[in-house]
Amino acid sequence: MRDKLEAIKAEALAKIESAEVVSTLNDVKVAILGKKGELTQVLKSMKDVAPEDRPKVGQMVNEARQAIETALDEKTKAINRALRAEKMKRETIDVTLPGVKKLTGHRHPNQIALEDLERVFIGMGYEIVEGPEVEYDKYNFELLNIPANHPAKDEQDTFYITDEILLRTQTSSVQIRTMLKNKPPIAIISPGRVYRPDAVDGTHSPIFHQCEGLVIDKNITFGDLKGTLETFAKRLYGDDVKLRFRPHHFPYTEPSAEVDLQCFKCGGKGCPLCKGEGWIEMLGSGIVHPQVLINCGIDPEEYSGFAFGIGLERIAMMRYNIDDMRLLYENDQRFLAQFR
Ligand code: 2NL
Repeated sequence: MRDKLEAIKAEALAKIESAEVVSTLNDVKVAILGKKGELTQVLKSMKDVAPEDRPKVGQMVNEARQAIETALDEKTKAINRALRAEKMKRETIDVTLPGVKKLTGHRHPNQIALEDLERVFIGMGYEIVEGPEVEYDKYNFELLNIPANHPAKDEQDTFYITDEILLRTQTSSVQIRTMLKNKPPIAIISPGRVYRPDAVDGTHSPIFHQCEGLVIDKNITFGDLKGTLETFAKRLYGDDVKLRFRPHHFPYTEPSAEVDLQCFKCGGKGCPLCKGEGWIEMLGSGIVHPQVLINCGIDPEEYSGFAFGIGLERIAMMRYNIDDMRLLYENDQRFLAQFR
């Protein structure tokens, strides 16, 4: 009996000693100490032991049990300790290493120009209205007093999807949609992407961005147009700016004017920025043609209005002294990161 107990104990201790994972220890525990375990079997066979030997054998069983339980306990702790140590080692953070710098995004120069402009006009009570880039010929040309075969259509004769549907050449179509839908008074600006059949060069792109403005109310005059554009220019470029209104022609305004900004770099003397002119072209504008009002169901005897159109790229290029429009579209971080 003694030999058997010693053998069970020795085998158990050896298994415990060589165990590498906790589950092995559990297996040993079940195999030795469990309900059907080897040691439990020995206890069950006590009835075959002579009564006078029973206390002695009982003591030996208890000692073996104790030794095995202690060994199990210690090995379990040792394995867990090792696991923990390994985990700590794996998760060590070297706080002396330099951090990974996260780049935050920023606005594109066009977007900065647009938001500056929107802020000024929102301040004057205008609403911002957007519309589709794929537009009906009717809204882009016809109702704007640009009939088929009109020479003004040539420079904008554009990307047609069908005979009646095209990529808009100006955001005037948004103003037309607004006049058809709403009654005056109207005071809106409509920013957005527009398309023209221009070849790419330093100052042209077939896709660019525009912001048009439209005011319709009773007794609107050219004086309102001048005052509004002057206020706008002063808010953007400071109180010292000077504007020049040059007669022009657009089919949708009468009279029409192109508006120049006195060169803020040379103060009008002439320099490379203004190409020696002293003035920089900023936008086109005019009093809305009565026919356009009629086309949109507005009585020109009762109402009048002004409109203007600004190229956003031009504003951004002026503001940041950018000499090539293509830089705005190439998404080169070395260029764009200068405007953060
Ligand atoms: C330019 C010229 C302009 C307008 C746009 C407009 C809109 C309606 C009626 C009358 Cl619904 N006019 N828009 C007027 C004058 C000029 O843009 O050079 N844009 C870059």
